[in-house]
Amino acid sequence: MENITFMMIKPDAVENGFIGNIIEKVTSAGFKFKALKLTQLSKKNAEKFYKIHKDKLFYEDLVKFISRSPILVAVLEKENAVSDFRTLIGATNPNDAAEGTIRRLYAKSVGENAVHGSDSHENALIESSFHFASVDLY
Ligand code: FUP
Repeated sequence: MENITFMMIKPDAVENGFIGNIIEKVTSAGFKFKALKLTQLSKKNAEKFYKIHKDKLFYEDLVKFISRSPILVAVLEKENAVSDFRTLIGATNPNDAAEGTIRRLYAKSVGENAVHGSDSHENALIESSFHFASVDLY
């Protein structure tokens, strides 16, 4: 069943005190928490998590940003979790994100855009097991 996605509340949103507001949006949209923790990525693990972007010009800034302070990570459960969560968070650039989306409400820039959501079921499994080795995802 392809009903999970991986969420990360990024350093900017944690620093700005938006954890509570974001969780409220997520639960109101019908997502259930299957796993949840506050953690912080080492530079090495940040490089690993974002290795898909390693050839991009923004890679170094992205790794520095994502590892600079704590993040909240979670596995979310819902029917159509991946696509429904992408809709809830809005476009990568908050200036392009639809009214009422999490990035429109809580993000300031494309580089520091408050939340991450998996872009496919396959990546949801990879990203969830990266942070929650002991959780049964199937
Ligand atoms: P998304 O799937 O919406 O998180 O977006 P991407 O996978 O395209 O990008 C992942 C992260 O790379 C973004 F959240 C922020 C960073 N990024 C930049 O810093 N600059 C860009 O131009 C694009 C992405």
